[in-house]
Amino acid sequence: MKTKDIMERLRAKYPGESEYLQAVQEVLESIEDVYNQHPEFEQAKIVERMVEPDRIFTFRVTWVDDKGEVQTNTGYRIQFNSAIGPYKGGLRFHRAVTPSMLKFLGFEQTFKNALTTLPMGGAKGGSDFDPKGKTDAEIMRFCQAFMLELWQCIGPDQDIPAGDVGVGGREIGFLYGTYKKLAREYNTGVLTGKGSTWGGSILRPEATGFGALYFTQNLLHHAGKDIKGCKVAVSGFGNVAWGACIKALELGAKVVAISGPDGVCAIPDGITKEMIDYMLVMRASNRDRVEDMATKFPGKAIFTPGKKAWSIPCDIALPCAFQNELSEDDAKELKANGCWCCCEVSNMGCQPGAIHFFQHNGILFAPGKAVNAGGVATSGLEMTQNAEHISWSGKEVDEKLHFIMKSIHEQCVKFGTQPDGSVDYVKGANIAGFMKVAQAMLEQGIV
Ligand code: 2IT
Repeated sequence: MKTKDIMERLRAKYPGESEYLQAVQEVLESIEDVYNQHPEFEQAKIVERMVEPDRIFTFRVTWVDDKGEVQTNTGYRIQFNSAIGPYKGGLRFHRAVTPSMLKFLGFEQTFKNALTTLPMGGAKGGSDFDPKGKTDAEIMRFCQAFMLELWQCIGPDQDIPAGDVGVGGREIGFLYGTYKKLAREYNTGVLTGKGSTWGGSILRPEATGFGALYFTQNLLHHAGKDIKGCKVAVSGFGNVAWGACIKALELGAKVVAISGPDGVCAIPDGITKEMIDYMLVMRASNRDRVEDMATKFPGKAIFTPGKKAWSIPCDIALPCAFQNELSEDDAKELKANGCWCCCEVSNMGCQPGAIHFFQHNGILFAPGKAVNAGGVATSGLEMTQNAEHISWSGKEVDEKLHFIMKSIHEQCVKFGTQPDGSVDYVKGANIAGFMKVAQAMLEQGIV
């Protein structure tokens, strides 16, 4: 297998699908050497099969806004790979959603899910629906219209969606309510991220951020460092950033920045519990503005329009917002300001040039598919609880999440340790995830 040849073919076949091509290129570059030591992979054309989704559903979603006007969006569900379990992955509602974006996310999800130690295949879905400025009633009508098509594609043993950007507990509630009516099937395990009174797992809302901090702790420990007292810059203010801030504060770090599409809020004295709670209000408002934090906490949060979190001096950078949100120039600015570690929490949050810069300038770096896997892992734990008709305590879920993040870190170390003793976490995560999926595909024959 030659990455160059495969990429050339994919570029010709899917011109313009830049996010998808970027995600595939990163994985193929990492696994090329290992792959070529296994002639049985080449014979079964594992890579050629793995880069293509199993199937893509595309559907029209029509709904009526509060003014009585008819609105039309496009909905998607991409079932990427089912080698190690039923399709699993979130739904993204964002105006920029395209098939390319969801293909990149579904591809990444396949390897991430393989790292979790749980039996879940990879999927992703969503819509170009823009939640910004929408009322609760509009969100509900959109979710209902979306599920009118999606319900036929999913099921607790086939495909289990969850949240992602623009889809949280409120949306999952509306989606499940409609699923139940249409399917006449009352197994709550068809979606994860549910409310805690109807099958949702304790700690699922916090899990992506908590897991990311547990992973960061493992990484720092391996490098002989400690998070206590570190200054942390977080991008975004959504569900993932929220969970990361809670745990960072709990572990004795100081969160000195959060950000949004409108700019950055510097928080020189460190984020407080009250500010973290206010992030939930900001998310629920659908205004998509971080400036609201500075308005609510004058003098404590200082807003600068048009700037990113990476302009605020920190020890550790935690991208928690969107793909490609951290460029090579941002990486250089971070280093110039003293940053020495970046744990990517958003999916593909760092541009290839930024990753390259981190890795060649002694900055500890770990990729999203390892760092953020605690979210989907806890979705897997929610599925187990639903299947057993029980619910675990917060302590039980947290212990399992700790174990899973430790295990993901160990897999990265196993497959990513370099001759000089340093760990290439990109290689480690990609090879570990790939080997598991490839082995399963091989054993299941040419299908
Ligand atoms: O990117 C992700 O891993 C998620 N959005 C969570 C997916 C899930 O099924 O919990």
